[in-house]
Amino acid sequence: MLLAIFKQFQSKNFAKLLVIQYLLNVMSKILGIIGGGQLGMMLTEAAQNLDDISKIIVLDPTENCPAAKVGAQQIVADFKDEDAIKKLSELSDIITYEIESGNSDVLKKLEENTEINPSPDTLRIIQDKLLQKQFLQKNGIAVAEFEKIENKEELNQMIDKMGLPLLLKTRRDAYDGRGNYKINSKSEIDDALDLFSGKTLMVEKFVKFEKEVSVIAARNTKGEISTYPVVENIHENNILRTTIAPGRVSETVRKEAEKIAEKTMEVLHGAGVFGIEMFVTSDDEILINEIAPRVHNSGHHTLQSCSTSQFEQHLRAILGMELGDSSIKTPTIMYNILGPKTFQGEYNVLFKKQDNIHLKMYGKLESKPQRKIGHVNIVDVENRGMDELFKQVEDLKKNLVIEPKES
Ligand code: AIR
Repeated sequence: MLLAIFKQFQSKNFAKLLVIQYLLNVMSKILGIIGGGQLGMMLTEAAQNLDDISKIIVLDPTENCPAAKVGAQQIVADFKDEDAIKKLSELSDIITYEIESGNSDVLKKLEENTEINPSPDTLRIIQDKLLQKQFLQKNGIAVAEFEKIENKEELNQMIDKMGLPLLLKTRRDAYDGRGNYKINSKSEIDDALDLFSGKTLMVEKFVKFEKEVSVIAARNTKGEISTYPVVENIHENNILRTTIAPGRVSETVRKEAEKIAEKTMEVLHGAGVFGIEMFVTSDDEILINEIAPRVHNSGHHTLQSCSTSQFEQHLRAILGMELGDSSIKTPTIMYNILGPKTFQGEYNVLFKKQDNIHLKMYGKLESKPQRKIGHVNIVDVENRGMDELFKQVEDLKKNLVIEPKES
């Protein structure tokens, strides 16, 4: 008798569990991501921890890309491949991106049937640096002086007008320093134009900044905005190397940078996480350098320093969930691991483990000179102060070695 009651109880609970499981599956969404590099990989990992997402599919040209290695399904194709983007939209309930080179015209057409965040209109503005700067200027947000250029003559005129050094930039498809040329003298003009031949271009006045900072900001589909505290960035050869979180800036600069980020989010209307890079000049003037419509390298510290990482925050934002706590709980320095200049190919990582140092490798098969292949977050768990963290960065510079794999 007891056994019969127990069995009935068990089967009822089992049925309930099945119903709950079914409802969760029906309600949870398939997430499509354009790009499956390191940012897509960390988005995938965050998505795997959210009940609202049942599956992740990435579109990336590199077979077995970092996101696929951690469990995302992959469509192997170029970011701009129209058929592949269509296929991704048919398979997904919601689409986002982790690289801004996607085809915003194709995405615009697909928007009717598939939710896309940030919206293709926002992507179209941001992915073209000229449109981005014009948009910011129109909305009263300070940027460095800039101008569109189409030929050598116009470049010469701009050098006369804005002076040297002058930055020549490709308007599209530039990241990790790949689309910038600092022209120091008129003798470099031909080399600079040759390097970017066939690309649409603009110039920007070189800003003599004191510091480079950034704010990672999120806006959810309901329009709620949340910003992470401003961080300080150190670049080497145009590539981000170190992020100090929180940034060592005055209270005035901190407030102003966060205010500019919020204003930018209000005018942009996009849903998702955005990386807003800024310059701080010697008289504390703040200018936006660049906006990324995606999770950003200078937000990797949030994986350890905050209770909500930028990756989870992005998903919360595009799914219309309440945004998570973005305060920094533990000061952290993020240090990027770049492929050494001395070789290209498969590699080993030599690294001495320490409790407060979190190593994140991206699973990229090949190291290439200056390619981002991983990062470390050095976390101030014992409250010993930034100077101690910097000492650990210096140790890492000597002791973390990327060496060619013996074949
Ligand atoms: N990325 C996107 N925009 C800027 C950066 N750094 C990330 C994305 C993309 C990856 O870099 O995650 O997929 C591409 O890295 P790589 O080394 O293959 O060029």
